[in-house]
This record gives sequence, C-alpha cells and structure tokens, in this order.
Amino acid sequence: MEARTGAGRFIVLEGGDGAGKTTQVALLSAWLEAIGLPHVSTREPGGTPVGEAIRTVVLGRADLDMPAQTELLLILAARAAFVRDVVRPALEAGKVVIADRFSLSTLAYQGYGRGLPLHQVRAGIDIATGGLSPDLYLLLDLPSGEGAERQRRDGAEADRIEAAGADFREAVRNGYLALAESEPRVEVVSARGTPEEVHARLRDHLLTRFPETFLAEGPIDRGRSG
Ligand code: T5A
Repeated sequence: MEARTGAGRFIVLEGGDGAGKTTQVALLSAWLEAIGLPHVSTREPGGTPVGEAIRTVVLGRADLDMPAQTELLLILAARAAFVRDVVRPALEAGKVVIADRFSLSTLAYQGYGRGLPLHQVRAGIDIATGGLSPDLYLLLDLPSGEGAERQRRDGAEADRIEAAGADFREAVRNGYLALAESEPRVEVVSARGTPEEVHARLRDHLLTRFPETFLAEGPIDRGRSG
C-alpha cells in the first residue's frame, strides 16, 4: 500500500513486566504497515547504540549492587539519546512512533518501585526529554503475578530489575494505576485475553483518540514530508 504522510504521533505502550508490550508493539506495527502509515517501533531502555549499551548494564548485570539513583540516572542517560536520535527525528518526519516504555516507566519503577521522590524523578525526566512527552500512553494492566507467570512460561531469565521480586512488582503496578488517575494522557487497557483481543482494544483507543491519524480512509496528505 502507498505510504501516507501526516502529523507525527508519539504513542507509548506501558505496563509491568510480562504484560505483553513487546507482543502488542509488534501487532500495532503490523497494523500500521497494513494501513500504510509511516512509523518506527522501538524500545526503552535501548533504541540507540548508546541506549543498548546502557541497557546491558542496567538490566544485564544482575551481579551489580546499584543504588537506585544510579539506576535512575543511567536510564535517563539512555533516554536523552533516544529522544534526540529516534523520537524527535521521526516526529519531525511526520511518522508515528510506537515505543515500548518511556517516562511513565521511570515514574512507576524508580519512583513507586524503588521509592525515589517523584519530584526528583520528574526533574530528571525533564532534563532527559527536554520536555517531550507522548501523545498517549497505553497502559497494559495485568495483576503482577500474571505477568510473572507469562514470563515464566516464556522461559526468559529474570533481568536485574525483574529480580527485585513480587512486592516490587506490586508496587510498580499500583504506581502505574495511581499515575493513570492523575495523568489524562494515560489510558488503562486490560492486558487479559488473547493477544488479538488486547490488540483490538489498543486499536480502538487509537482510532477514538486520533481518528485523523489512524483511520485508514482519513485525510492522507497534510503537506508534511514522510
Ligand atoms: N525500566 C525501564 C525501568 O525500571 N525504568 C524505565 O524508565 C524503563 C524504560 C525493561 C526493564 O527496565 C525497566 C522495566 C523493565 O524491568 P523489558 O525487557 O523491556 O525490560 O521489559 P519487560 O516488561 O520485562 O519485557 P517483557 O518482554 O518481559 O514483557 P512484555 O514486553 O510486557 O511482554 P511480552 O510481549 O514479551 O510477553 C511476555 C510473554 O507473555 C506472552 C508472550 O508470548 C510472552 O511469552 N503473551 C501472552 N500470553 C497470554 N496472553 C496474552 N495476551 C499475551 N501477550 C503476550
């Protein structure tokens, strides 16, 4: 299908470990491909060479005893590169960005999970992003035990942050839900059901919020280069 061009949108999938974000990013990406909408899909921490290098330290080194502040600053260091090198150029080119995690993860994990003061986490986020925030966070909500069970079935080894345990996962989930109550750009979506059922829910939210972008038969060229 011929590529459409249009105003960029920054959409972020969020949720606890094992909620299904990676699966849903792939399904959304396939859908955008099918409707001919230029897009990039990416993940955090990572998405750039420096971000992937930081990811190996933050997640891969379960042997490191890392202060929560070090974890926060490393994740934010990766985000600054992600925003400069991935998100801003894609939005300026009129593309849709579908990201697996962004700043809401930092508030949920380093704020509510690790217990760092939220105002400090927000100040750090502001430095890393230069104030850029997504058009919409789609928060995949799943009881934390069910996410852990999905990961166990997957056979994946727990990374350094996942290894923090059940209480940590629960604090993260509750943190996400508390954030969703106060942030209008966060939509809570049940992560239960088959991947296709969850995908249909996400698509519905995008079509409702941004019909001008996501309706296949919507306006296709608003004069911005793709
Ligand atoms: N982090 C990240 C922070 O602490 N602060 C930050 O600011 C940021 C950005 C990232 C880690 O970094 C932390 C949070 C994380 O701990 P990650 O690997 O990117 O690590 O994130 P995870 O959430 O751990 O990734 P996972 O791949 O484990 O989980 P996903 O992506 O949510 O789930 P997915 O799609 O891989 O699915 C997990 C399993 O469930 C199955 C899949 O096939 C797979 O086996 N599945 C389903 N099963 C049944 N029903 C469904 N609907 C299913 N959907 C998927």
